[in-house]
Amino acid sequence: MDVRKAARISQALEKFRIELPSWGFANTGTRFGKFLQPAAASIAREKFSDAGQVHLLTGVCPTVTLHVLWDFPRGVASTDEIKKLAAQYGVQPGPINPNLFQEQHYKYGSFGNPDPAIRAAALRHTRDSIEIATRLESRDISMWFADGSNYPGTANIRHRKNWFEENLKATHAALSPGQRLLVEYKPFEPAFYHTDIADWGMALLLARTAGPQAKVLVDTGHHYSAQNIEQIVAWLLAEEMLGGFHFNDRRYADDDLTLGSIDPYQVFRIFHEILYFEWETGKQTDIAYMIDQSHNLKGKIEAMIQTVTMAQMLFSKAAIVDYPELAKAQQACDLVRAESLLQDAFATDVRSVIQEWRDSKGLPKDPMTAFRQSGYLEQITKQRAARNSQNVSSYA
Ligand code: RM4
Ligand code: MN
Ligand code: MN
Repeated sequence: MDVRKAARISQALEKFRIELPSWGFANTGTRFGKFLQPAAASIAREKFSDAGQVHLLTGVCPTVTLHVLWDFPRGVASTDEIKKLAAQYGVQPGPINPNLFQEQHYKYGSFGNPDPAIRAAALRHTRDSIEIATRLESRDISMWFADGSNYPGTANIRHRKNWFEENLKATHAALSPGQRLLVEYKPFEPAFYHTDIADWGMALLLARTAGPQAKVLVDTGHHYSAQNIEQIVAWLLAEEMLGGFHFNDRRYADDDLTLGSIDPYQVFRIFHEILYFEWETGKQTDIAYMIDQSHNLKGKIEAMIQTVTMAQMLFSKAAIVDYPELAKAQQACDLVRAESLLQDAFATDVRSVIQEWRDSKGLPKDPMTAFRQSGYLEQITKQRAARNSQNVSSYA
């Protein structure tokens, strides 16, 4: 590869960071059952320890996304413990996710519930989550809602929209100046008739209504099959409303598979839109790249390392698209030339440049092999197997 391209890859890698989800290290499953792994994490300490390993070996995952309820069993009172764990394991708390979908009173919704008392309870929990974020110096509050309905005619869709607007405005009012509110959307599941925030347009309108610190979060698994996600990304960039990603791959619905395992070109095209935007506008984007995956069958730490290295590879490929040539070809409507510029970058083998970059940082060239040789998995398997063999009810 020519030196200029290699230099662009190194530059891109310098600024690329990706966040690990605490729930990605825990025993998760499908609605049909969980296959328990002896090494899975079930408490916050274990999740921080595992995330710390991934960061140690890859060097690009300094933060871990946390879920209130799953990681803060005592709510705000759990923050001191989380602070200690962060210091001990060398990974900082990332975005805080309120949990507005697991408690019994959310059966008919949270921010969209017809009962004002339940909407108020959901707002209280969200304010507590903001307080947790403030104490942990986390910038982002990341909101995903399971709200919706299963049968036509059973919910007043417009009233629910108003209730969402009210509570999101109140949530925004509780933010500190530097904090951000990220609004995630999802077309279906768990609701199967209507979902209150079903797509990026609804998320965008609600974020605008909430206030200037609210942005949209794009979970790559939360789209219908044929949807052009990179177009959504390009529009949100143009509107300065792209706050972050939940990365995962999918074949059918919200499958939460390893990033790039099914369609790496899709992820490349998303990164391309972001880097092309930065080149063309001279603006630096401020996007939280997060992983949101559930590793039901694969070893959790290995799946996470796979994800991180795949993300670095696809980001690197996107960084070597020849932007000036692309701009020219697009302007001239030279379709074949324009398309091949993307295809050429995607087809370039960037692995050795990434390995050299890792080496220059004192990181293992191949984090997966380093993990397999480290003995960490054997050690945690011994420590955790007995507890994991009893069907512990860890959440996610
Ligand atoms: C949803 C969504 C959210 C995640 C929950 C548990 O499908 O992706 O981001 O927090 O699952
Ligand atoms: Mn998500
Ligand atoms: Mn999801």
